[in-house]
Amino acid sequence: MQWLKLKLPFIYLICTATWATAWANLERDPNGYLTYCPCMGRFGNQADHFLGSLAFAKGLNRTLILPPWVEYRKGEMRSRQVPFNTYFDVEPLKDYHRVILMSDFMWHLADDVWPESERVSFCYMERKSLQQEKNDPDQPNCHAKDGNPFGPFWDTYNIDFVKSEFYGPLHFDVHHSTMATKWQSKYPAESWPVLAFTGAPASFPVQLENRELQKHMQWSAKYRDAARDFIRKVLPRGAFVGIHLRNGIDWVRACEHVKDSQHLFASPQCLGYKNERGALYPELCMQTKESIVRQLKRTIKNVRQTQPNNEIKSVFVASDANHMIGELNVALSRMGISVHRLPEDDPYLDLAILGQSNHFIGNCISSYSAFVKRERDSHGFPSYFWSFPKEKDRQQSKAHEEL
Ligand code: GFB
Repeated sequence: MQWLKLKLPFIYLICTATWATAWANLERDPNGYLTYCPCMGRFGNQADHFLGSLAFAKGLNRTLILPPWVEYRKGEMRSRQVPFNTYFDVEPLKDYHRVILMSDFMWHLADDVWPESERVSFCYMERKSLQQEKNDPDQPNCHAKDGNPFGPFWDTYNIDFVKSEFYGPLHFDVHHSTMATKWQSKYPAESWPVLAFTGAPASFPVQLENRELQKHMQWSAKYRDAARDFIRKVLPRGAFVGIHLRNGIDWVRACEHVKDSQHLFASPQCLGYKNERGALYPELCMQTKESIVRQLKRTIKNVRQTQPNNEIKSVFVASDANHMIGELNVALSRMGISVHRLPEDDPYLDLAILGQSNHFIGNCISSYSAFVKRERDSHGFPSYFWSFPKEKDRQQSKAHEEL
């Protein structure tokens, strides 16, 4: 009891300091805020957009309101919003720029900074509503809450918009022009404290200059620990190759677009943003089982030769559909290699484990693979892509090396 009496003033001081710090961080930013709905695509797309939005917020010197991740569950009509910090820590982002969780902003600051009567949604130009009766030719509108996930996203924080603002012809590339200054002079923070975008203020795929911001996206303790536990407890001791097999039916259909495109989704990550490393070809998108086994064996053999002290003992497979566990186990058993997957589908844990593998083979077209590649690049870990370079080109360059 005596001990507690002595310590009480200190405990009081610590509590007050912590409380004061928490509130100090939530002071109004006079430079304004930026918020948006990650309304396009699933995680890989949203992550690309997030990096661009972060760079854009910094360019405009506004605090970025961290949106929740938008998720879609089978059989559910409305998207689910998952808080940003469920998957990623907030603090490392602050090394780059000011950010605040959307729930913190709405709970502590919105009444003051963004009263209900001043909530304006931003879109490039009029967005027509799917419900014809809502489209008034005299009053063009962003219809920011029309459809899924648009409605459910803003509903999560009870946000309604009273007006629309069309920002065209401004755009989001703050790296190559005076675009940021143009935004600032058209929408100064004093009269526009919050810019709320109907979709992400960023390009897809992620702009080359923004790729390196990935280093500020660090997994939350829950995912870091779960990935470490899986690697320690389930995989055999020794190095492992992480592979991403993107082969669900949506992917099969998406790959049909290869024939009429220069780029598809994340393809600039291997082909270059200007196709400087080649044109798109079908196998880059969808590989045969035989070519997957061939490339995996080749990679393992190469590592055995070049890094005899860190021999590969297992393969970890992440997939949206067919993990090929049976085929891979049969193909690799003679090399003494076991093949593993998570017992239950978890796209985020799959990503966190792939990020930690000794070697990674991903799908160049997939933005889900692109997330892993960027994370690994930021740590200097090696990554490769399925069927890249093209088999023919690879053979030619090998022959050239041998000459
Ligand atoms: O992330 P995402 O935009 O990547 O969408 P792509 C694919 C989603 O499929 C992921 C699941 O967010 C996951 O929910 N998924 C993919 C996986 N791979 C895995 C995996 O290895 N493990 C687990 N557990 N889940 C494109 C989109 O997807 O797909 C396009 O960019 C379009 O917008 C196209 O929808 C058909 O870039 O691969």
